[in-house]
Amino acid sequence: MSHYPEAHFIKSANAPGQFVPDTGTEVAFAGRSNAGKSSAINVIVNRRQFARTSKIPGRTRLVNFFSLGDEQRLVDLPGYGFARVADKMRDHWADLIADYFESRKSLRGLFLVVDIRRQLTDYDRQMLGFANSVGLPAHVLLTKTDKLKRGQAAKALLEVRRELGDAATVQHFSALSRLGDEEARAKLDEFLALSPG
Ligand SMILES: Nc1nc2c(ncn2[C@@H]2O[C@H](COP(=O)(O)OP(=O)(O)O)[C@@H](O)[C@H]2O)c(=O)[nH]1
Ligand SMILES: [Mg+2]
Repeated sequence: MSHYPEAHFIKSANAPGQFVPDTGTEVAFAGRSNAGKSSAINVIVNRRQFARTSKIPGRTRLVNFFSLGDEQRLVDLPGYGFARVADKMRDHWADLIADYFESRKSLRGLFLVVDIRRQLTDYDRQMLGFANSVGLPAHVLLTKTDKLKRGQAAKALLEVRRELGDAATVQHFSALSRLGDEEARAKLDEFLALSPG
């Protein structure tokens, strides 16, 4: 069963004017492309193909709004990690994301999806910087934990924790084994219940 039985896609936005009305609460999901963001969202919402894992180039470049029911939303931010993308497009995404973080009153937290084998990238630091600059709490899902041995996974978590300090909370996650799904949902619900910052 879905943990958010009323969850559904609302719309995609390519410009701030297309964002859904800024009421209720929402949590943004970001991650470098291929980090495993769509897979993580599917596991958290507990629905296969909720946020498509397959490559749909159009959609991955837009801000995608999903309702979780009851004036609560999950917002899938564009990954902009493509090698073949023109700088101009990348600037457009960066502007769109900056605008989103600065303007959304309903935004309560950031979920950052990071491939545990790659550690934090400049993209991740930039996203955490956006969240930090507007006083937004952040949570890092170190996903694909199933790809590492136990000891390596524990070491990677400690390293990321050390780098982030108080800037974000961190957990292990795997879309494959569903490791960490309850912890992620608890954090998502905690963020969605926060009062305006
Ligand atoms: N082994 C493993 N593979 C994963 C995991 N999460 C995602 N993947 C794979 O990584 C690739 C990219 O995943 P996707 O969710 O589409 O990444 P996105 O671009 O960040 O949305 C796909 O082939 C997924 O099947 C995970 O936790 N474990
Ligand atoms: Mg995706």
